[in-house]
Amino acid sequence: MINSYLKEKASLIDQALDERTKEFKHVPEVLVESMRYSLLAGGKRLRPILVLATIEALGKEEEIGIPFACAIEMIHTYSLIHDDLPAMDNDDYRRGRLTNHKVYGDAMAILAGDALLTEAFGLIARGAEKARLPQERIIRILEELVYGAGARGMIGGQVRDILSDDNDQIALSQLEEIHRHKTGDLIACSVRIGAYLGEARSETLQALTRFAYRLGLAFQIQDDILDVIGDQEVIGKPVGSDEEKKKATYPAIIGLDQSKEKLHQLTEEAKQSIQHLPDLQPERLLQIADFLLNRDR
Ligand code: GRG
Repeated sequence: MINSYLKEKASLIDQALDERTKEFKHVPEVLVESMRYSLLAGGKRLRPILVLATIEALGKEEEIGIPFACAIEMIHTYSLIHDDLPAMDNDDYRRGRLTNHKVYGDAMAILAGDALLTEAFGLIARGAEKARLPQERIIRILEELVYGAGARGMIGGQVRDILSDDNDQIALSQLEEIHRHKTGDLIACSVRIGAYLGEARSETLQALTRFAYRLGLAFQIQDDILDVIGDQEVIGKPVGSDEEKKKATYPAIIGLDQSKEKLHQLTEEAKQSIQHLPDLQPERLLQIADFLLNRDR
């Protein structure tokens, strides 16, 4: 059931991203090609799916969320392109294909990332206008995105990560702080934007936020685990790279068994956060949490 839901929503997002990025006028062809090379490379589309599933859980039409969901995926893709650059992780493979800079060169990869980030805000503007969202809600959504993707969120997390480079024995609390921002903030931002679009009550928004941060941390732990025991063909990038780069990860700090235990515990806590709320039908979000617990890519 959940497998077919995720497949269906991922293909809805793929199609929307394709349509929204092929119509750039007066833009150098190679830039559009480079943006679309990474954007349409078949990621899991977790963040946009969370936007749609949250709106649906609040009993509203998911349609309104599509431009916002696409914008978040564009921001996520930009972060992956930049993260793979030689100046950062220096990775050769992502989403089952050569990384952007390996194909288009460092300069074009930087610019394709920049363009994806900037155009995401254009999508938000057009989506908000089309849905005739009240000004107050548009501002809240923009604030969420700037917080989640910016210096206080994802980028701040990445910087914390870089500052801890070559040290795989940092404190667990420091690792959690890195992941809360680097991974958690954009995931929380996806759920919170869905909550705003679905007009969640403030108590429900808080509960969904707790859900998203626990889910985000669980997602990161599973990412770390897959880098140790995953299948390279399925993940679409080499395994064992964290250990090779002496990266601080959950398995490196607390071991594989405890990492798995923590993953289960966080998933359970995430699920408990969103039970029994009067304006939320949480089944789909609960299924997504369970699916992520067992994901292999
Ligand atoms: C702004 C350069 C820059 C970086 C921000 C998000 C980030 C920091 C870097 C991306 C690299 C990374 C491993 C981040 C941790 C979060 C994570 C597990 C990303 C991969 O996301 P998935 O698994 O990827 O959802 P797909 O390809 O499925 O979309």
